[in-house]
Amino acid sequence: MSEPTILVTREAGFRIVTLNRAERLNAFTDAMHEELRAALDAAKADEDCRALMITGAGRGFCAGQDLNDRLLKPGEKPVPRESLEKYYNPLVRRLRRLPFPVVGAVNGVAAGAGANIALACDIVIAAQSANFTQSFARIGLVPDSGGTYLLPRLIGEARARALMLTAQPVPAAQAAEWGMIWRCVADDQLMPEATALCAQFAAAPTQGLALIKRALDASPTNSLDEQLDLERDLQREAVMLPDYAEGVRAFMEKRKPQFRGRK
Ligand code: T3D
Repeated sequence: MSEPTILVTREAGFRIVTLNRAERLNAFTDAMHEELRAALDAAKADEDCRALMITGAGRGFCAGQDLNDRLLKPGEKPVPRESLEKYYNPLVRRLRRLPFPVVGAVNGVAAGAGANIALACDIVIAAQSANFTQSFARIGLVPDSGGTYLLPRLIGEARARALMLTAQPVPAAQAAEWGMIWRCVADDQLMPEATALCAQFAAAPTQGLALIKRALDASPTNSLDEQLDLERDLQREAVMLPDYAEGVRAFMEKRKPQFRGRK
């Protein structure tokens, strides 16, 4: 039997999803998309899951689409690909809409759709030796998986435009300095740091964090007035949650809160 292309490790309160095609720098096949979708849906369905880490096996994080599946035979005509509609776009939407934080632990090169899937995570920590490459222009493609939306908003139009048109790799330290990612850490600190963050989220007021994600996701296209209204509406939901009552009670009693999370 062939090895699974996605590995899932269950920890206390969170899951680690590992992209597992190390020999191809974890490039995506259709089968891998299907397995990843199942892993994300299973995490979402599990009320005990309060955070998710995504990382890659071997020396890479993800090299985007597996180009072996796109090589035309001599004389073969290109056919329209539905991979964005069928796989990449739903993946980005799924990641953004998970009702808990998603931590991208970028262990090595993140290229093409692999780079933009990393950026779609809520928090990205990268190993010092990792880099991010909008490699699409090297093969005549358009940056996808939300890259043309997220990258200019993260690092500004000038840098995003240059990176996408030149396909120049950005080392992790530079990515952190530019605000493309949260942190760059020593290689041997990547998993300890990402795990500690997930463990923190596993004890957090998860439904409140999900509301924060909703507010931030709406922010780039909302006016200030629209965003103020949204904050009001989301806060109305937040104050009704049991974790808010517990947070206030714990604060007044000077003790650590015991949040219920998703229950
Ligand atoms: O058609 C559609 O569905 C449209 C959707 C597109 C979405 C996309 O993601 S398009 C972008 C696809 N990805 C790329 O263009 C990146 C291709 N890879 C690279 O440019 C380089 O591999 C890296 C910069 C990522 C890393 O370079 P390096 O020198 O560290 O490693 P390497 O030697 O190039 O790669 C190691 C192996 O992985 C190698 O195989 P080998 O020679 O050892 O048998 C290489 O061929 C393989 N590999 C890396 N990336 C891919 C890949 N094999 C297939 N597809 C890949 N994307």
